[in-house]
Amino acid sequence: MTIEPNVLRRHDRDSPTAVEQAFHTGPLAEAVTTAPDIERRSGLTAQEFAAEYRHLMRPVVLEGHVADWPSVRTWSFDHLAERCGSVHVVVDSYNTEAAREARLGEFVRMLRDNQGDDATPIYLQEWYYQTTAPELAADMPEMDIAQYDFRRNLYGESASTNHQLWLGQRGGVTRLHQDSYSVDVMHAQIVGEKLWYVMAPETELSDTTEADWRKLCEAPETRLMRCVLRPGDVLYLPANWYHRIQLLSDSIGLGRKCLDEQNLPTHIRQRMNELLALLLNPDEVRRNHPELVDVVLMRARSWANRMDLDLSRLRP
Ligand SMILES: O=C(O)CCC(=O)C(=O)O
Repeated sequence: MTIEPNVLRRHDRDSPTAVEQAFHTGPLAEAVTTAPDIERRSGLTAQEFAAEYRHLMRPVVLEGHVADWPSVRTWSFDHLAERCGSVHVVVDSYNTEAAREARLGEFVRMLRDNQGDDATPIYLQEWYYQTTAPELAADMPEMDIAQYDFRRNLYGESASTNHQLWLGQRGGVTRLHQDSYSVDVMHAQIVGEKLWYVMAPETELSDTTEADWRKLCEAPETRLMRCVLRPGDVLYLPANWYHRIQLLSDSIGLGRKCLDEQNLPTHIRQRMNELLALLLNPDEVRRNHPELVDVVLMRARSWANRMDLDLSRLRP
């Protein structure tokens, strides 16, 4: 088992904590205060978006692109609690110590009770609402610019609309990460404001001596940038860009992933790697990634189902 040389890509317990710390103090904390803004455009057609950004793999904020969505015009936490208050969700699921199950109505009550300067913000991250509250989808109609999502050719229509809602309180943070399986990020802001810091996939942080944040900030390939998303805005980030998100106010956003056909071979290779590691060496996966193994198993099973792979032939 080799250790991942790039600290930013490590999934052990300590590395993501050290990376988050670097956003608060030291060279990275200084660099983010002057990071350039991601370009903002409005009124782009799907063709212009593809030619000027997607094919060139350039991040962009599409200002007001979904401003007419019913969700952007009408949603609030209370609105969602009224419509689907009895639905089960996992709150703070990205924090193993804080993760807990609740109904959506309870979650909204928790937010109301959790006020004051000392309160730790509560965040409902990655809620796959379409399995439990599919009626919400009508308020977030498919975007013309997302039609290229190749997942529908691989997995069928239902998987390509497998989007997540992110609901949280001011101050909530999603730590720096890359999305799995080489999908593009297409994030629509519905309520409130979010600050994003992004870095290019080539960004390196090695810790052979000591993690050198200054070198990372000065390296041209890092391309550190920022943007604030407001209701109706959509952020496009090409596959494998690192992103860290901070809620500037109470916020609701829709995470919609898109697989670009040019990333198809990498996408399949990554999924196969994960599946084969689980099939051939489950004990080693459990030993080396105890914190990830359940989610990896669940994803691999559902992927195998969608691809019609008969796992029973391989394992009892
Ligand atoms: O909004 C957030 O907190 C995280 C969103 C995210 O990581 C994504 O949409 O890929």
